[in-house]
Amino acid sequence: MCTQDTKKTESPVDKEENLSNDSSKSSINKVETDSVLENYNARREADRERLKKEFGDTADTVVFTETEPTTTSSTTTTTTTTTTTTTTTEKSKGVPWRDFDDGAYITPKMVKPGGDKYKANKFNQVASDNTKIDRSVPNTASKECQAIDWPAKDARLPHTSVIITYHNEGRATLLRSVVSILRNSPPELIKEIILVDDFSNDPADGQIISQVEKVRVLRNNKREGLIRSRIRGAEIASGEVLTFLDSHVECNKNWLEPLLARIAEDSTAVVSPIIDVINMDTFEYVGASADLTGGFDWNLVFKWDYMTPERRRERKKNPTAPVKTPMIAGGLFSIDRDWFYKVGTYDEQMDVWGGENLEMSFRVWQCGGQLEIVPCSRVGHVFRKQHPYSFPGGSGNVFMKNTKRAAEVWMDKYKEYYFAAVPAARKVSAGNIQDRLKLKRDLGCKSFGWFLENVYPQLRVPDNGAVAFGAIKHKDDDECLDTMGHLTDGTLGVYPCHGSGGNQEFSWVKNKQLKHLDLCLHIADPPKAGSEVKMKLCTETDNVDQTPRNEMWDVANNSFRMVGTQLCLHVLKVEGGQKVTVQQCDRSKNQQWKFTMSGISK
Ligand SMILES: [Mn+2]
Repeated sequence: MCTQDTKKTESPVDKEENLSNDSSKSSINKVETDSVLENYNARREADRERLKKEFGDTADTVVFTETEPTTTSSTTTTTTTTTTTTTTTEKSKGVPWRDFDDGAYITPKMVKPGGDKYKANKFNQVASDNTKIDRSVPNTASKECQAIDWPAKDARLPHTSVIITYHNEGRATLLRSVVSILRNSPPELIKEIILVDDFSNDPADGQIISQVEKVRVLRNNKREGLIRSRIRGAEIASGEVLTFLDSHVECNKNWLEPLLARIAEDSTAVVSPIIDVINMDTFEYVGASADLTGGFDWNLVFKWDYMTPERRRERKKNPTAPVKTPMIAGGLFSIDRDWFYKVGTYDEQMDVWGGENLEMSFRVWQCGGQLEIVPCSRVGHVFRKQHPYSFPGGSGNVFMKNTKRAAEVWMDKYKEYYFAAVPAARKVSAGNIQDRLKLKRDLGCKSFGWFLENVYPQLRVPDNGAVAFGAIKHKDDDECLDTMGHLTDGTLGVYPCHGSGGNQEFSWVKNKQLKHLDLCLHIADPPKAGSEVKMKLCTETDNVDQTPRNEMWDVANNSFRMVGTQLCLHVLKVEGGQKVTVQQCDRSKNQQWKFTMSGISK
């Protein structure tokens, strides 16, 4: 009841047009796919020419040769950027996945009787080990998607290198990931599967799987993290498209064709499947909603946004069409290999994991590409509550450093809202970002203001002059100040924090008004303890002297005190619920509040 506000200053509908699907262009259905495929080479050539024009001749430095791995010996590659060496295991033909002895591979690493099933992987390893390597999972794609007859044999879709990075992945989950790719993809579309072993304890985890057809294994000789490992994997990849996957996934039927078809149509599209859920306790495969897109709040943590009713209706009209998304979850996506390099791969200075999807999302959108979720492509993923491995430097700090780098490079002045939401980030060093700023200049990327206006208009920007913004959380519990859908002369309440703005969005502005949109929190004159707090149209003035005292609040020690009084905003428990009132300031828990963003402008 409290997420939608009936009194928005502007309708989100118009802005959403920018994000909604142009059905004449992006639909994937049989007829269109055929014509797309016919024109594929021409379009690809045209795209190359366009990119060359836009980005200069650096476009030619991307090597586009196809080298068949033919040797059976190991080669050692030294990269130019670091002194790290990686070992590549190459092979001639390999064992068909059906002939691979999965029992011999998995059994030695099984959980000992009485052992902790969750210890090694933070998912139920016994459930995983007992799940068949080539099990069939439910086809979770819509019936419209399933009706598409993908060209299999003489398809002219681009082929792909699949790149999977892992660190101490469970053997069964790793092998099931590989087998699901080989089982559920047209063979001619899988150029190779590159496993990047990010310095796992046991090199044999990867070495043994490298016997399987098409699998190449590249092992780091020190821990590099997801980001640099993916870049290493891409360096040896020869597919026209790079498909990055996680190491505990299961690709569903026809997962690959819709992704590749969309890239064939537009090589600047970076496409993700819908990520289904593999239950971490039971390994049951469950379909995920197609009505979600990726987004974030000013804390820059990825979240799923449920589509508005209008967008859901729009999507139902064309349920096979790709859906534009402001952000990708980052674990699973396909990208044209040339475009991957042109648009700056990844930020190599980011450590281990986290924030890289945010950085890539900003970069792709702002530099001329787009991010999409392709609803006909389904890949299951084991979602976990915890990281199974440790982060050098602590996960919080690593995430904050990486996120801060993305904010510093891509968000222009809007980065101040991130710092207001995550004050600790100010103290973290982001390292040198000159190379990334140069990339942004060289590519002529658009501003973050453009991104907000055109790609993510749902993200609310604090009002001009706001000092604090966001939800006002009642201290120590998960309840937030909420208009309860009331408007002028309405009272307020508290309601579980939902983190999606709407009725829980407030700002505290320079002349000390505490506002919800253009409504101000006030109490009746004369001020007295016990008065209920209500909303009324704000007195519009920037002049403090002309602002009525009963609209003005001082913020100190986590409480809101009405100016000129000793009365504080107070949650009063009453029969049948809670009331928002003012009471004598007493610093009790009932008077403790916290904005999600503070110190925006001073
Ligand atoms: Mn994962």
